[in-house]
Amino acid sequence: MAATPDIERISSFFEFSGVFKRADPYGSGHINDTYLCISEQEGRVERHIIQRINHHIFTDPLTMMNNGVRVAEHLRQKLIAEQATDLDRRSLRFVRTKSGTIGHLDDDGRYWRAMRFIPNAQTHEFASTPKHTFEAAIAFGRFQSQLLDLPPESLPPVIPFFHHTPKRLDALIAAIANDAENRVASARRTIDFALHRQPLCAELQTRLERGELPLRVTHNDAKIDNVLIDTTRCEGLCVVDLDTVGAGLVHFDFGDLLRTAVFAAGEAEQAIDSIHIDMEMARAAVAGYLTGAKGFLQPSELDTLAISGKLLALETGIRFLTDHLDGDRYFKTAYRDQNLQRARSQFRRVELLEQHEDELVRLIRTHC
Ligand code: ADP
Ligand code: GN1
Ligand code: MG
Repeated sequence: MAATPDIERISSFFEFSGVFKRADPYGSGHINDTYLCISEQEGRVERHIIQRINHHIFTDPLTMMNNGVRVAEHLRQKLIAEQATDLDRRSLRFVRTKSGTIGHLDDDGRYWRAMRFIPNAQTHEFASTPKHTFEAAIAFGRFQSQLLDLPPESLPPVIPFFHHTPKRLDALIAAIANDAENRVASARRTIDFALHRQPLCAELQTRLERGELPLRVTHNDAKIDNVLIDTTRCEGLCVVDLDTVGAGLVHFDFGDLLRTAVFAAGEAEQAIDSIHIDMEMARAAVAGYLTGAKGFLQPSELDTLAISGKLLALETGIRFLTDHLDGDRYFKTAYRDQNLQRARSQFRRVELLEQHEDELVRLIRTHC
């Protein structure tokens, strides 16, 4: 087992005031290691989020962190221009190191970054009420809207072809051929589910390549777990996790939102048959997203929005399945077949979103 990092020492490199008290693992992200760090300044408690970047996945951590800082600052300027209140809870504030850099490189060659902790707010792995879904959806719609004037090409890609679903399918096909862990036979039904949906994988990419859909600045990991919700007022406060922000289709965010915010079940749900779609939540997702993204979506984007959820659930499931076949090298896992179970849970969502696609189309038309 890996040694617990010395967060007290790491925190000493950042511009924190106060005396270090303690640090604990925080959140449920699959990639980076997140800690909540508590210090004390003249009897006042100060909290920060400290994160160790997964350098196997983010091979250029400085570019990745830079993109996040740029986007956070852009969003903050937008809030200032709108004369928004509660600025420090509505935007991420990264804390620089004492030498003025955005990250600290430790003795093991790993990058760390820090930001102010946003109090009285929480993220959730799935929505429990339509209001929660609505608030998360508004937050992502607004996020895209506030970044319209940031040129997508000004943010270098951190993981190339991140949402290129056909390439994700190719990676699955390669993993099947390789069968590194002898897991293909036991995953056959789940594999077939993905392979039978090859045409769906290409739907957005083809339109993008034909120039029918515009590239915008998108979050690219817009699961509900990445929106902080105010604890007392159930209000969407701040979009977090800016690691993958960059050029993308609006569908990537709306799709991630649908696949996580309209089923009362998280990615860890093992009782696959118990996963059901909640059309009240779907209505809230559409209404919230289109409220937040008011006015800027083109007809070609609106006309294709309804396929986003099934496509992103399929892509995410393909990625979990590929990792299962490869031996669980990408996503953190807690037990042996967790990535296979995660893939099945995503594919169940694909089926349900396929069955309800006509209703989604109607909901989107109603809100345009
Ligand atoms: P990961 O990339 O591992 O998903 P995140 O950046 O999403 O990491 O952070 C993990 C969790 O930490 C989030 O889901 C959220 O609950 C919490 N979190 C992140 N940033 C902040 C912040 N500035 N204030 C409060 N909580 C935060
Ligand atoms: C990862 O780090 P986290 O948990 O927010 C992944 C996303 C997946 C998501 C599935 C960089 O996000 O793409 O959709 O897991 N992030 C990366 O839960 O691969
Ligand atoms: Mg996250």
